[in-house]
Amino acid sequence: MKPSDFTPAVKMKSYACQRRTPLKHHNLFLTDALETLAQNAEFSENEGRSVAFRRSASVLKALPHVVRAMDELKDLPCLGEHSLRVIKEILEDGTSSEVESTRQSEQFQAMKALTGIFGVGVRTADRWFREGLRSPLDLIHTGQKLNHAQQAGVQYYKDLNTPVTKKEAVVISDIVEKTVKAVLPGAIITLTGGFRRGKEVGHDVDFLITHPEEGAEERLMPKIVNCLEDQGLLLYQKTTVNSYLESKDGPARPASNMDRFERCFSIFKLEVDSETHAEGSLSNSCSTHHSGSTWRAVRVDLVVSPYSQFAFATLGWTGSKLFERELRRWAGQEKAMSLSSHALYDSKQQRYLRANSEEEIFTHLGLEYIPPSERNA
Ligand code: TTP
Ligand code: MN
Ligand code: MN
Ligand code: MN
Repeated sequence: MKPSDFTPAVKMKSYACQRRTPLKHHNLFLTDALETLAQNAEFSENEGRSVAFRRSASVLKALPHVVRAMDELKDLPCLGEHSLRVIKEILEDGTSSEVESTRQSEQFQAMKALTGIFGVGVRTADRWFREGLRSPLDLIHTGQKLNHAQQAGVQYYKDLNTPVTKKEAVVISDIVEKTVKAVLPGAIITLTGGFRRGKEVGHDVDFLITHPEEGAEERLMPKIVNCLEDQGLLLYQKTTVNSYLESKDGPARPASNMDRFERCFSIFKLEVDSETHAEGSLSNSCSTHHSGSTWRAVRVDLVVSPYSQFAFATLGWTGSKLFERELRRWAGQEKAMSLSSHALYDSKQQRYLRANSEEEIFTHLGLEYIPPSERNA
């Protein structure tokens, strides 16, 4: 008997927000391949193609078993012709020629290296690639004009491409918690992003900050940033004010998926235990101080939300990115609602739906509640 004969048919829902997607799944050999093609599509700014590959990969992440044969896929949603062709090749030959040649290509490798610099997006990386640049070092050698974010990105390149561990996230959580509470007693600090979904490593650490007294959180970020700077904890920061407060136009739908909270994209200077830190580290940012203590650069995102929007902000900042995208698509296409990190608008009732918890938002959307650890779509 084929392995598939033992596998009960899985009735897979078509939106990722209708499914449970654990962090650890059974089909990494397939999802890695599909996500390589998704990333390559992003590099050529082909969003439709990229999302199609990400949706395919996400369906395989939600399967409770290893895929061994094509017939196991016949009732699954979202698997397009191109994805199926790639999967078939991997099941038959062990690898996909398209995926392998993508990974080998000079353009893909250069785009990965260049977009891996903090502050560098696909447009900039692509322009540099066409000018013959391939790596952060090429930028330095050719004396490229860089903005402040990119300068920090190049300066701390190695540290920022070293995954942040859960342990480091906990240390940073303590620092952020103490600092924010010193600035605004009673503030609530939530770890969001990948670490809230149970990831053991991340590319940054994300925090959402609020206060039960509506309005107490206004203009909070500059005070937090000053306090962090006074402690010598920031290597870089860029604070963006709340554009809602500025525009006074209420919780309307944001023009893009970017929310409009007061936020700070920062780079922390994190003290590293010198005993657990490899001696003679090659890290370009690591320096030895007086007492032999060392540090490393870590990306930290801080977001401040009014209490009334906190449930939406929490849901919006927990991710994964595909899960968020699918929630919004579900809201719009299936419920005639508009979901953002600020609010949920019901077009039929022509009113905003309030929520004090993520659970209530899922209920408004007619979705079964999915806990953060199962949002790894
Ligand atoms: P990220 O920190 O980019 O991703 P992540 O935490 O899931 O994974 P990683 O380990 O690589 O850091 O984003 C976290 C969430 O924040 C994600 O769901 C999208 C959301 N987000 C916004 O809502 N608005 C924004 O402007 C950005 C940058 C992110
Ligand atoms: Mn993150
Ligand atoms: Mn982030
Ligand atoms: Mn180091």
